[in-house]
Amino acid sequence: MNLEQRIIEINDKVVNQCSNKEIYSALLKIVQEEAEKRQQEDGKKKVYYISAEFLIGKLLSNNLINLGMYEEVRKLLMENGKNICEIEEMEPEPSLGNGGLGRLAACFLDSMATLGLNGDGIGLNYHFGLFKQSFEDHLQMEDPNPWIEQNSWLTRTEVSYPVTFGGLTVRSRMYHIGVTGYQGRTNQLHLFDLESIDEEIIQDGISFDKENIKKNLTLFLYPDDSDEAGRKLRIYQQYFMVSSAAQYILEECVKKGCKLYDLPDYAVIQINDTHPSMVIPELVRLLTLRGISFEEAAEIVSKTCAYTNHTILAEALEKWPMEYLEEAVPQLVPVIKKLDKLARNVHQDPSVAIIDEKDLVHMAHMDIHYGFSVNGVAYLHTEILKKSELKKFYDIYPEKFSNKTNGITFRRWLLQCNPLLTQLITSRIGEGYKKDAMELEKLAAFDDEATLKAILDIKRQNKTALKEYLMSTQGVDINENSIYDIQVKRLHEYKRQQMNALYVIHKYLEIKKGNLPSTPVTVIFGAKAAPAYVIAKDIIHLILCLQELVGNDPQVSPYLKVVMVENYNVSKAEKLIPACDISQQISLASKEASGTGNMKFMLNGAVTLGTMDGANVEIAELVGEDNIYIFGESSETVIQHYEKADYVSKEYYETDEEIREALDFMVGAEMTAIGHKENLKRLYDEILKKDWFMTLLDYKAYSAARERIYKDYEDSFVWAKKMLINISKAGYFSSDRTILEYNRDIWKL
Ligand code: 26Q
Repeated sequence: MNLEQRIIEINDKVVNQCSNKEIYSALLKIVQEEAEKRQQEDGKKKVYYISAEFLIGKLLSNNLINLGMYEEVRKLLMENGKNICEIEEMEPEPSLGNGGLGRLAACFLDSMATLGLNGDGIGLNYHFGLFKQSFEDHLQMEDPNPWIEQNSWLTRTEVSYPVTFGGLTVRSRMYHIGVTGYQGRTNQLHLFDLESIDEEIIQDGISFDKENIKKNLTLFLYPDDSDEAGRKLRIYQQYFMVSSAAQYILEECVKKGCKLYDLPDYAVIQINDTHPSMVIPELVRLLTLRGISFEEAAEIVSKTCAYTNHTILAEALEKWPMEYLEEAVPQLVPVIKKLDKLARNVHQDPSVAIIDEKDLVHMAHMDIHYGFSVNGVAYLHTEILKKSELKKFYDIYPEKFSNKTNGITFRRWLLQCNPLLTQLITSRIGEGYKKDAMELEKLAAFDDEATLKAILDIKRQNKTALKEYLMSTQGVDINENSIYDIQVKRLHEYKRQQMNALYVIHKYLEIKKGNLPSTPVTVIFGAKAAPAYVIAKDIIHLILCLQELVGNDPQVSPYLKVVMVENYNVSKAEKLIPACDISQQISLASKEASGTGNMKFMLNGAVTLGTMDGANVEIAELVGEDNIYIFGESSETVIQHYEKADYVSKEYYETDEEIREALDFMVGAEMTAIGHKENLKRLYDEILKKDWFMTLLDYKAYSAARERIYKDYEDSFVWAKKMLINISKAGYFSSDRTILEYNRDIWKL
């Protein structure tokens, strides 16, 4: 039966009589049927990628592309007076992740299925995912973000396990979402849920009763670990996830004929940051319950588990108070204590212990002692782990450490989000790059006038599309002939959105003085702040105030515009990235483990303005210094400042006029007339008196680099050549390459 007949059959009416919602539901069903046909027999060994987050984004278009059905569907809809973009709008976005770590997990699932690897994801079925952001009175508001509908990508399974918390036993239920690779196989994302969840307990915004585990366990994805009750709930969530995962993995392996002693021949468990680390003691516990000795169980688990580190920010390294674990998961406590003792027998240094003198359990330490692999997510990050953060561990286990530079799936971040560029690339170098991204290098030879013109023209079309989108969704009007200068990512002080905002103030003041930019600039931000992260929310406040100030100033607004995109998420990223000219990647060197947005922008022909941090270092190496704008102090210098504690932000304020002017403006009359003095002053004081992430250290160099990049933008052919080189060098950042490395060095499927 053909596509059209199948839609008619499902809806019992012809296509042009169907509502967009009916078409969406029919396509969802058809995709699921097609995807099922691509399920393959499990091989002997499987990788289980356990993660508290899978930021999958919308799935319809992605699945249609991977199944090779996109064009057929688009044409059929067009013939019936429908637009596939409008159908896409019908799909709610699953926001089961905070940011980079969750999106990476989603890209990895796509690549595993594309490469034909036997690899499933295991996580949690949050009913609301990350909160929905809106702006009111120049402040961030948070609302629940429901995504599960009658017809959704989720399939309920018969699989269910008991999970016991101190004194309370609940049953988990497994759901699936099919993950079909590009011309590849269908793997599964397994999401565990609790059936007694009560969505009614949500009060206003996103607050709810944090005590009632049975009703709230999988309600929300936690954006932070700020309040005490929230932190405890996070432990319950993590244990619920890993206990279900461990039971499922053991059951599946045993079904395949595995004797528990050869578990490492059947399963490799990739632990995505420390959020799933309790899978280690849980597996040990389950194995000992099945008659295996503790030492042997620890040995088996150590050969099965591998750990990925995504951060060196001290506050993000999970350390759980023993008393929390005693309350939530008392059955794990003796196991963790024994694992700690076993490690201490061999390694006396207390700084590598699992349980410290304050009775905190260091999850990462457990992962390193009882896993066979530890990896960082970019070259620089892994070097910092080996040389400083995890040096003691590297000295003990050098063979466990390796680097796996992150990557992104080109199916979503090129083929799906930028069809015009995809078409142009294909017209020049053929289809091969879709499966072997390194073939993009061939594009570098096409630096002829026609190709460069085409690249510029595509950028212009994407910019117009973004203009129309922002107009229809937020009612803001931007100039499609301006430079689109974009910083979109979670809001965090280390990412330094505040530095970008300070420059905006400076630019505003310059324009007021009559120093006009040759080409107008549109500065676009998009970011969610953790609801309890006060300073991050103050930075959003500052940006929203600037948006209003600049927008209402007739003298400035023809030259400068500030836009804060509401509710930045995967779908918005897909619209923003193809339209971007300048990609802001300005974290304090050493703090951004990798970044993956940087790769998405580069692939879509944006030029990076960034620090030597995370994967920017590798981008710079690949494109060469003429095709990236690097500024700021090196990670070595920054680390030295931390070690010597000798950075004093106020000195920069006192000696630099541009800094002083911009910072003082923040709390001046124009700004406080628009915003709240309290928020602006708090941020001002933070930067002036603390500035933990050294904004002022790099400000001057940043401002100069930004002037330089704007100047270079003026020569459109020179600029287009930079775009071309960025695109052609992006192949290295395909997550297919990353996954092949994980498989070659760690999983060995
Ligand atoms: C921890 C404890 C309690 C509550 C929440 C958390 C928590 C949640 C999410 C801690 C960290 C995260 C997310 C981290 C993250 O996204 N890290 C990013 O990972 C990317 C993929 O490797 C990198 O590219 C980024 O550099 C890194 O910041």
